Amino acid sequence: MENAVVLREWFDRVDAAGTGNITAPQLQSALAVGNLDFPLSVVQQMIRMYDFDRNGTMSFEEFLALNKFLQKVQTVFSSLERGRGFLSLEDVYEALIKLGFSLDSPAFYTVCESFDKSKKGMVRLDEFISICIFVQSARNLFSSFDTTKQGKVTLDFNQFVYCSAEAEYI
Ligand SMILES: [Ca+2]
Repeated sequence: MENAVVLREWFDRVDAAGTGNITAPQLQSALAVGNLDFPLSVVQQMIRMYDFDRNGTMSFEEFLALNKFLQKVQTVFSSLERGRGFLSLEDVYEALIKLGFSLDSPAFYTVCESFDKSKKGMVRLDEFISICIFVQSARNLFSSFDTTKQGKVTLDFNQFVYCSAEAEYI
């Protein structure tokens, strides 16, 4: 999926009814055709990340933004998988740094545990994308509280409950 025409064709094929918007189940099946199997919750999160008009579905413009993010993630995956088709946990750590996420060990291993389905430390592309979607969403949520951009937030109990509920969707 390189140029705008190809992307438009792809979008219109998925949006078979021509509504101008793609729903989470439609996106899930379309990605599955490309051998990327995501739980519906992750696909919903992909849509939520770029749902600029907050209508719960994905317009073509929102899709372009998501596609840009996925391309970046895929490029980093390809640069580290060395023909094996998966990343080791060390690779994932390095990949996240390349994408601008530098996590400490407890945060990193907890995230990996949640998304490495086989629990063998072999992270496939769809699992890696899920990790990146999670970390990016967490960063967006964090940034919405870190208004002074100091890398630290103070939460009262209500805000903590709000964050936990948001993370639940991820
Ligand atoms: Ca939308």
